[in-house]
Amino acid sequence: MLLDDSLVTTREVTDWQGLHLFHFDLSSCSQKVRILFNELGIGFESHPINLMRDEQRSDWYLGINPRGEVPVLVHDGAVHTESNDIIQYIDLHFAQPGRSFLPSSDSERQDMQDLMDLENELHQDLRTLTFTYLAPDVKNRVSNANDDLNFIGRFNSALETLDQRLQSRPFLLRDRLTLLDISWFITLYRLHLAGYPLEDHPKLASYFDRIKARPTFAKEVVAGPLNLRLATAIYRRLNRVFGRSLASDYLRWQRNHATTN
Ligand SMILES: N[C@@H](CCC(=O)N[C@@H](CS)C(=O)NCC(=O)O)C(=O)O
Repeated sequence: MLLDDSLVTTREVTDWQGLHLFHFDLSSCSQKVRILFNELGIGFESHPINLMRDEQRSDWYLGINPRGEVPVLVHDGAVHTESNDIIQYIDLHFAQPGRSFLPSSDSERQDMQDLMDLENELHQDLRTLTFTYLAPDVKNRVSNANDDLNFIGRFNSALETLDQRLQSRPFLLRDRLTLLDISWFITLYRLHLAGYPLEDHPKLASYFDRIKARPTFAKEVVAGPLNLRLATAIYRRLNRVFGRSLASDYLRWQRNHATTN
């Protein structure tokens, strides 16, 4: 999404030439954009914003993205937000002929947009999942999962939709990789890290193993610095001690779901 120029109060960026990305190593939305850059073999000027140090809330950064979120792309002084829009913009303007990851027909474009919107709608649930099962929310900005576990149901239904699509094609949109696969990969990866039983959607599980092995994808989903990996390991162990895991909550959700249907 092209941000209205009047909202860009950190004016210096409007003079920047070329491609600049504000991003954070461990941010799933940032990973999406970096995977596309890897796939297209395009370089960019990197501007790390450390979310763990709240750098996204500085006045300087809020003057670039008033929502205080990464990623942000600045291209020749124009500010673009929303990761799914950013990857479409980059592909449209920078992919070499024959190397685009955009679909070619109108109906596929519509399919891609609908499924990207679904991915975007689940972002809040992804945060809930992350802070419930993977990392303590030390700043208490995101509520942990509550007992209704509806967010698990929303993931289950979305993943079932993807699994159905994969019955008749090797990738989510067609017979080759598109932006839709890049967009969904980071959600699938986070679910996998949190312990979601992807094997309940068999086609999706083998598709996920296949795309996770691509070096351009694999290098973006590193587990982060040692102190964070340690904190995550301790948090997961504590969760297990207190009987909280996504696998057990998933079973609880399945039981609730079976009795209400
Ligand atoms: N819909 C946005 C979501 C962006 C978003 O939520 N980014 C997260 C990182 S993945 C963020 O910057 N969070 C900042 C915060 O938690 O304060 C997109 O796809 O770009």
